Amino acid sequence: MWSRKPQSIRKQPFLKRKRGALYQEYKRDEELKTLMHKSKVKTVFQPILSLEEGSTVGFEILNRPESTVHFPTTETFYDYVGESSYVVKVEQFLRNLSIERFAEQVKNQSGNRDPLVFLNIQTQVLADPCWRSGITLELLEKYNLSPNQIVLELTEKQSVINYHQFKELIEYYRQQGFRIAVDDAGTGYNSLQTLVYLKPEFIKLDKSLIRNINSHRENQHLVELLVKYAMQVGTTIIAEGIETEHELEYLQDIGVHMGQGYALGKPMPELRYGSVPKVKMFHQLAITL
Ligand SMILES: [Ca+2]
Ligand SMILES: [Ca+2]
Repeated sequence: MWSRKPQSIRKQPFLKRKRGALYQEYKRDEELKTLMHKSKVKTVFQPILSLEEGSTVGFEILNRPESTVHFPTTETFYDYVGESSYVVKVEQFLRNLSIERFAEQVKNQSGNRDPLVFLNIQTQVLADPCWRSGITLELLEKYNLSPNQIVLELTEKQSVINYHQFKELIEYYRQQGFRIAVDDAGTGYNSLQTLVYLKPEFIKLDKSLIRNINSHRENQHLVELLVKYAMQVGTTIIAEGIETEHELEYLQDIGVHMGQGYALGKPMPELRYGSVPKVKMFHQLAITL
């Protein structure tokens, strides 16, 4: 005779799964908390160079937390943080750490003492009162840095829902002296809209666009279009992920202003200035002559 299973038994697999998921979430949050300590995060500085002059104009600060079970890579860590309720707390910790470690490094430098500082920011924290209240300004003052040196890198991977509100928010930070870069340009859904609304001072072209650009026709079309647009509106283009001299040569030829990548300078724990490979410098010399 057919009989129904008692309800408690039927529900078990679902409850078990739910309990399992909750436990995993709890473990992930615990791991996240342990990573919020200076000794668990490595900070590196990657130079950004003028492709015209070969000089280092600034550094992108990259914070890499220790690898853990739930966050085996830096990307898994930031993706989780961006979606979690800890985002403001984590971003505050990373902002403080970035500025403190940059100031420590710059103190020991003899060259350009006011390089630009590119800070990666999760877009949603900009609206948070803790960010708006001027704490960042106080922090900069404490370390003798100027807001004019700071470029806030906003990733294009996160979509912006209300452009009008977002534009107002960005203006607020601009009035304080900060500058804006649209990061990972060419990968998001809102590419053109974001650029038109935000009018960023810098557009950072994603490394996927730059890889083998010297022989990739489709990417060449897109990059050339963006360079032309940037020139018209007075924005500076930064090509990311330059790894070969061929890529570099092509980018210089079409007038890309600035670059970043292993061919120019690796991310290092010390503030180390980059250089444009010699071969290209001779080539440039030949053109000017
Ligand atoms: Ca970035
Ligand atoms: Ca990037």
